[in-house]
Amino acid sequence: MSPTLKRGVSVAIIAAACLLGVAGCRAAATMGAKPALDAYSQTDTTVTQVTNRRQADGSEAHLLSAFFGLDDALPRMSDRVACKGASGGDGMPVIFSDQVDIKTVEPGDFRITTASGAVGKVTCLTLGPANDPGEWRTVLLAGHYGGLDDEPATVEIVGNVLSLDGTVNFKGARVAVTPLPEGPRLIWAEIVPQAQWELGRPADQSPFGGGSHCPVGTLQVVRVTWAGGVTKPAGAADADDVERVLYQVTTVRPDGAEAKVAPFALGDLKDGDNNHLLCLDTTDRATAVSFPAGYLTDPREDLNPETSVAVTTRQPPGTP
Ligand SMILES: [Ca+2]
Ligand SMILES: [Ca+2]
Ligand SMILES: [Ca+2]
Repeated sequence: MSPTLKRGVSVAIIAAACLLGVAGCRAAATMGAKPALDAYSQTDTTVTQVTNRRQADGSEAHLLSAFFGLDDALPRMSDRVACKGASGGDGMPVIFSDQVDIKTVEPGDFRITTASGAVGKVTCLTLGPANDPGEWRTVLLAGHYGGLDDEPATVEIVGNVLSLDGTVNFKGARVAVTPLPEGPRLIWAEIVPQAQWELGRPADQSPFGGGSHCPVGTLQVVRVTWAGGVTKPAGAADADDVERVLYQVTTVRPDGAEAKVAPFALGDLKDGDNNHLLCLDTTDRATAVSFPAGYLTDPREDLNPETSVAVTTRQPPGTP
């Protein structure tokens, strides 16, 4: 891992800790990490000729969700370690339909409009904590852009934000904001390429760490992304076997028969982000994931609703 990436991952964990609880934020802050994935520019500084909005599969680049997670509640430590000026501010993860090039993502790229029509202020943003390889689609926005009396209503991309592979520009994408009292739901699911599996690798214990990986023996890995960070209720404890068996993955056998299976293990734990890896012991193609209401909470302790999502199948252009 490069020093730059290490610093980035460090910031990711700290951001997660800060969003998930003050205690974790304080512990992370004492490690003395420097922010690297935060951005502050109030204008779009990205120079590009790319205007394409079509992704490789032909779909239009869009925002999957904008989740108003914290109202005037980002902990004080986030000011020092994740985003200067974030302390006491609002927190909102915004999820893109493809991974993004962090160099092109700036506060000035986002316009948040409240129900009354007021335009909010994004003080800073960070790509953390969802920062493992394959996860670079969740951006946390810190600032002041509404409250319960006048909730943020829409997020629009008004600057140039490019996909990680540089082929797509998100400018013009917009999405309705999920209101503050709502709990997190599943927003994305994809098959993880085998090159990213690294089976058996534990979560890094250092402040430079990433999430845990699936165990040796895993035959298929599905990454699920929630609209906001998820933990067990009443604190910042990670999901465990209680939640693992609640995930229902629809699989399709070669003969077309469907089955519902639970993952035999969970991965991407211990990093405080909004992703889980579902470790499967079948090669039957996974097509959908569901999870019942009432078992995971966002940083405000709002419980998840019953939720389900199709597993994305990415086909290169021209593939039948
Ligand atoms: Ca930009
Ligand atoms: Ca992760
Ligand atoms: Ca995770």
